[in-house]
Amino acid sequence: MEQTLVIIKPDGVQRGLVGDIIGRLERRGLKIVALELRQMDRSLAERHYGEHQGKPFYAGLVDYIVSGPVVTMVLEGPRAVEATRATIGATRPVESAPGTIRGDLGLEVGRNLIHGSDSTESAAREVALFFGGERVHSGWRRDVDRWVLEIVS
Ligand code: DAT
Ligand code: MG
Repeated sequence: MEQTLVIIKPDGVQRGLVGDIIGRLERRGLKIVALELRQMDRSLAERHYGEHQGKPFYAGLVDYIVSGPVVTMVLEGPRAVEATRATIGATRPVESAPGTIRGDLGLEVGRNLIHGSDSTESAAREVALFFGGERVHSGWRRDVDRWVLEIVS
């Protein structure tokens, strides 16, 4: 089953939107297999956003993500990366469709509330960066799964 990494950014935590955001992803059927509130330090932020180093918004992006606690989680489901990105919406909230997290709750790209891995390769790297292997609880049995998934493994 595919996994993806989600970060509720400092604005989401400060605005009291953690429950709303997790609820949207949970209601979609994605299964939580890791969850934590943490303060990111600069070295973790720089590793996480390494692909954006050198871009004009990079310094502001790192300042923003370390500016307060974040909630990180690993979600599991069929095509979890794509399902999560679709639920999150476009990078710029004004261009995100209504009904998406960013489209319903945000306005500016520098306060876009949430991160989701953009590919299965990024997801594997990010899950390892934030949780390592041993802190992901992939094995728990969710009894409702037969009503969410066509085939339950
Ligand atoms: P996403 O978070 O949708 O995957 P991304 O990986 O391209 O977007 O960029 C990471 C974050 O960097 C994004 O959530 C907000 C910020 N960002 C991206 N492009 C930006 C821009 N042109 N100006 C300011 N911030 C930007
Ligand atoms: Mg990205």
